[in-house]
Amino acid sequence: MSYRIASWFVVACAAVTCGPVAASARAGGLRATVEMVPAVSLWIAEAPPGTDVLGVYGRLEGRGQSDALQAAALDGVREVRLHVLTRGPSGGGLMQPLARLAVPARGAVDLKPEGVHLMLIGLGRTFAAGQTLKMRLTFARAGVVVVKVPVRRRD
Ligand SMILES: [Cu+2]
Repeated sequence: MSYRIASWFVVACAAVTCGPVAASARAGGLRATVEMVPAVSLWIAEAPPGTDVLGVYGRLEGRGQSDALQAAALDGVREVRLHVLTRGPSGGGLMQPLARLAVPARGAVDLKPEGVHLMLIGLGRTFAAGQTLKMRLTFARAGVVVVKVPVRRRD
């Protein structure tokens, strides 16, 4: 059953842009059916040369099965960490590492500067508005999913 659904979806993906599932099906040997893979909509803000760290924001949405984001990677970036911003004793923001980010079966998690987000550390490349990057996300259940992440102009 999962094979039929996934195959149909990959064919449909040739016409429309839906990188995550197509890439997952290719790389993971059809491990997950379409509705199991969380919907991913992320973006990165443009950054001037010399920037050390950069946040990744957006939304992860469950499609019928709970999952958890465990790791992420991006070419040209030394490390991608999961962070959560909390309030420190003095009232200032305090970024803390997060081992995993739960994605509810039917619900969404928003990644934003004031909350949970992905942080790119050790930038060995430029981030200019208009670029589209491929990020590898590792989910506990869906496995490795490659998603397209646009670089946006800062507001
Ligand atoms: Cu951070």
